[in-house]
Parts: sequence; structure tokens; C-alpha cells
Amino acid sequence: MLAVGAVYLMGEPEDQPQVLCYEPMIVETPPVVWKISLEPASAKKGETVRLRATAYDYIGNPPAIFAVEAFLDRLGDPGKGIPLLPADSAFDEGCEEAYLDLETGELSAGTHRVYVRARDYEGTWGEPDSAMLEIK
Ligand SMILES: [Ca+2]
Ligand SMILES: [Ca+2]
Repeated sequence: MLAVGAVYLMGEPEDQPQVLCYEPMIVETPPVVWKISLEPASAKKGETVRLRATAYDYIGNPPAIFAVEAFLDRLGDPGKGIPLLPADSAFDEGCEEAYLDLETGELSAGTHRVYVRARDYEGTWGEPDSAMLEIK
């Protein structure tokens, strides 16, 4: 009686809910990263810099951030970066703030690019975003 793609109706339409069945669709719904901030964005060599980023997963099952990672200067393979920590202590929601304290003692003077990328619960990594860090 109930078939995929069919509308199941019993009795009067107004007092029975319509049940719709869909074929499951598998699509990648990568999260996005935005609002990367560096405090300070211009640091003395050796000074600790707080990196903050917000990640958002629009669609998923569930739509939730699983991990956020950073790369300095060269973007590496997904999952190989320095992990950021969840600001609220757990990556479990669609919108998460993450942070990382960057040690700058090993960095050369000049500008460095900091990349940030997020992964959702379904295992899809999003496109990286980046911000510039100046070491004096
Ligand atoms: Ca997703
Ligand atoms: Ca959370």
C-alpha cells in the first residue's frame, strides 16, 4: 500500500497526514569556514597568537562540525593540519567556534598565511579559508 514516491492517503485528506517516501540521496555537503581572526594579527616573534575561526555545516545528517584544522603557509591534505579546539568544548553542532594558540618562535619574520578548514560528521572536508599573520 505504501510505495516509494507514492502518496499514501486514507480517509479524508484533511484528517489524514500525507506520507511521502523519497529515494535516499547521497550528496556531499561540505562545511564552510569564515570569520578567521588572529590576535594579534601582527605579532612579535615568539609571541603566542590566538587563532579563532567559525565553522558552519548547512546540511548533513546531522549538520554538525566534526573537526577544524589549520595549516601555516602551505595547505596540506585534509586531516593533516593542526587541530583547533572547540570553544564550547565539543564539536557537535552545525555552527562551532574553534581556536588554537599558535607558537610563533619558529616562524620567520614577514607575512605568513594561515589556512583553516573544517570537516563535518559525514566526513566531508570543506574549502579552506585563510588569513594573514605578520611576524615582526
Ligand atoms: Ca555537511
Ligand atoms: Ca558545540
